[in-house]
Formats: sequence, C-alpha cells, structure tokens
Amino acid sequence: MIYDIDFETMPREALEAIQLRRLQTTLENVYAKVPFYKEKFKEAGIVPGDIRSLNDLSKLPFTTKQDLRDNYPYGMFAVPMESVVRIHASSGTTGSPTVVGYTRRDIDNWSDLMARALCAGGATRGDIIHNAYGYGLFTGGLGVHYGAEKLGASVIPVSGGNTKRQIVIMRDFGPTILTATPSYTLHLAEVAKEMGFSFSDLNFKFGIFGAEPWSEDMRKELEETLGIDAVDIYGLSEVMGPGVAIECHEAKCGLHIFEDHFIPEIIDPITGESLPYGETGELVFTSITKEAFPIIRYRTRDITSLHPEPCVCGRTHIRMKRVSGRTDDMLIIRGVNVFPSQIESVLMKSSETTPHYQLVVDRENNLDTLTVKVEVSESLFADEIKMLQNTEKKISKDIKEYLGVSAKVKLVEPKSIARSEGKAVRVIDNRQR
Ligand code: DLL
Repeated sequence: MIYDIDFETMPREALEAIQLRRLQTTLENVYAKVPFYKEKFKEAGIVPGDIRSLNDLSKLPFTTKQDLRDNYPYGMFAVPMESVVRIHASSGTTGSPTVVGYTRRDIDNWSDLMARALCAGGATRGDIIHNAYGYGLFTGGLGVHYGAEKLGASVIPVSGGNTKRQIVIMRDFGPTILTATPSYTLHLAEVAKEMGFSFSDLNFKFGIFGAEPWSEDMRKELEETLGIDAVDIYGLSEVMGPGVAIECHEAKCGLHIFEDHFIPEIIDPITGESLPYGETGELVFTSITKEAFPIIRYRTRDITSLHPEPCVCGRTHIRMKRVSGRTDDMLIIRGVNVFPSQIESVLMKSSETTPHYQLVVDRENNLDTLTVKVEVSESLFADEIKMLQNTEKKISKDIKEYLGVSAKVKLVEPKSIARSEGKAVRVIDNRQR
C-alpha cells in the first residue's frame, strides 16, 4: 500500500517542478532569517534569485556539522522560539550536540512522512507497532511514534532498555511490527531466547530497522532469527529524523528518499564535486519544506549512491543504496580504508560466531593494529580450543582476502561484548590518545 499516492508516485517532471518552487522559497527564507546563511551566500557571491533551476543547487555553499556546532544551540533556527514546539538533539561522540527545532507544521509534515515510511515498510492501520527506538532527545522514538499514530496503527511506546520487560510485552501484547536499531534487535532476540521462547513464535511480520549502519548479511541473519521481513529506514536529526528515506517492503532494494521534502545529492567527499547517479560518495541533503530548522546542502558524511530507475512498488522517488558507513567511521589501517560494515559482512559468513563484535584499533611500534573481537556461539564454546583457533585463522584470512587488511581475530566468550540499547559502539580506536 502507498500512503500518499499523489506525491509518492508523481511523475518526475511534476516532482521536479515542486522541488524547484519549494527550494526557491526555502532559500529566500533562510537568506532573510538566518544570519549564518546570508553570510555564507554573500561569501559565495550568490543571492537566492540566482537559483533558477535544480542544476543551480550546486552553486550553493555546503553546510557542515561544524557550522551547526558554531551556531549552538539555536543560531540556525529560522523562526522565533514562540513558533518552535519541539526540540531534539543528536548526541554525537565529540563536541557539542546538534540542536534542531520543529514548528507545528514541521511536526505535522514529519508525522506524515513517518506514516508514509511505516506504510512503505509494511505497516497498516491494523498493525501493533512495538517501538523500541529511544524516546527523548533522540529523534527515533518520537519520530516513529507520531508516524504510527498518523497512520492509525497502534503504537506501544516502549523505548529502549528494560529488555526483559520488553520481551514480556512482546509476548503478551502481540505486536506485529518491531521498530528498533538492528543491534538492539539482536539483543532482544538473545534475551528472549534466555527467557525460554523464540522470536519466531511471536506475532511479528516486519522489522523496520535503522539509525546505524547494518549490512545485507545482517539483514539475512535478522530475517532468519526473527522469522520476519527486515526493512531499512534512514534519517538524521539535522534533516528531520527517521523517515527521510525507507525501503519499500516489496523490493527491499534501496531506500526511497521523500524527494518532495528533501533534495539529495552525492559528492566526492574530498573535492566536494557533484557525482552522477550510480556513483558512490557522500550524501548531501537540502530540506525544502522545513520551517524551524531548514538546512541547505548539508554534508551528512554518510556514504551511498543514488539510483533513479523505476521501482516495482510504483513509487517514483529516487532510491539511495543502503549506507555502507560514514566518512568519519572509516578506519585507515596501515593505509587500507576499512568500514566496520565490511568486517561485519565477513563475520556473518562464519557459522561458529555470533553477530556480536567490536573492533579495537591501536598502534604498536608506530604500526596500526586491528583486533576483531567476536563472540563464539554458545553451543560451540565447550568444544576444543583447537577448533576455535582454526575459526580465528579462517576469519582473519577472510578479512585479508576481502578487505586487504591484516587483522588479529580474537574469539571471546558469549555475552562478553557490551550490548546496545540504541546505536551500537562498533569501534574502539585507541590511536587518538
Ligand atoms: O538516527 C534517526 C533515525 C532514527 C533513523 C531511527 C532511523 C531510525 P541521528 O541520531 O541524527 O538520527 O543519526 C543520524 O545515523 O547520519 C547515519 O550515519 C546513521 N543512520 C541512520 N539511519 C541509518 C541507516 C537518526 N538506515 C545518523 N543505515 C546518520 C545506516 C544510518 N546508517
């Protein structure tokens, strides 16, 4: 089912006409209301009236995370505080958090887009949604919540944490859709097993997973363990929150970006040059309907590519490939670029290990070292040490073969790697000490 058939299946020409109109209005607005943008546009020698076609977008300067930090907390807001009805913030691992605001209309649009997204991910009015994304400053919990209500589904606002209680709720309330990070979902499945029942005995049909990178192999693992269809949802607080893009459950092949609200571009992360469809680079977004916190050419640091080919589901909105990582998550190990998701793919191929892993990077004698800590399956732990050593060697060989980097693989006891209740911490990099 398609929630907003007019907008989601609109012919590209009509869609692009709307995009241009909305872009021009947004530019006039930020130029008049946000001193940061006025200054930036002046430096670039540009005024909003210079943007006459969508191709002119690339004339505009980028906005970066640092710009948002420099204007912490409310410097990028385009409306007075009386018009702001909600504030969220993204924690970030370094520096001050990024603070974003929403007007009443922003919240209405976001709810609509999340209703669209949930619908694309398989939800209907009859569904019961177990929402285990965190409620609070993080946009995941409330974003899904408002969308689920807008769709008319029943939402259980359980948030992250209190895992055993969540399992009891899942058993007793009969939810049919799970919304959570993939890493927390694995933890939920593990605790359910400890409590004596399997996820596949529950009522779930679909899982709508996102907020962190996860691999295609992780999808297979989740689908098999949980006996559900797993769909990828993407978003970021700077642009809105969850619901910027989602896979349709029909194709599960790339995430449709809601282009009547956001214009995506792909750039070379080093030179900043625009890249054509199909090429991999950094994703950049311009929001074209936001009132409180509009954003122009925001560099997300997320790595993906854009694909305009029509989709079997009938949506005309462009698809982005699953995010493989972030430019700032990329590890450079002795000159080789490594994304945690690539290591994850290799680990998923080993039947003796579990999907719980952590990468530890260090420097010894001026050389980078990478240690991959991965938990062995419980069934195997009692077996011979020799067999474990073989598994370590095999994974290490596979990583070398697939990624071209040497890694020490260390099998660790079941449940010894910290579990996530939100976004997983996959990398500990001790080199920056
Ligand atoms: O994570 C919003 C969200 C909530 C998305 C729930 C999906 C579901 P932030 O906390 O601002 O917002 O983090 C945004 O998370 O730039 C990506 O690096 C990463 N991310 C989000 N979704 C995905 C995904 C939310 N499906 C940052 N795949 C983004 C890979 C993702 N990375």
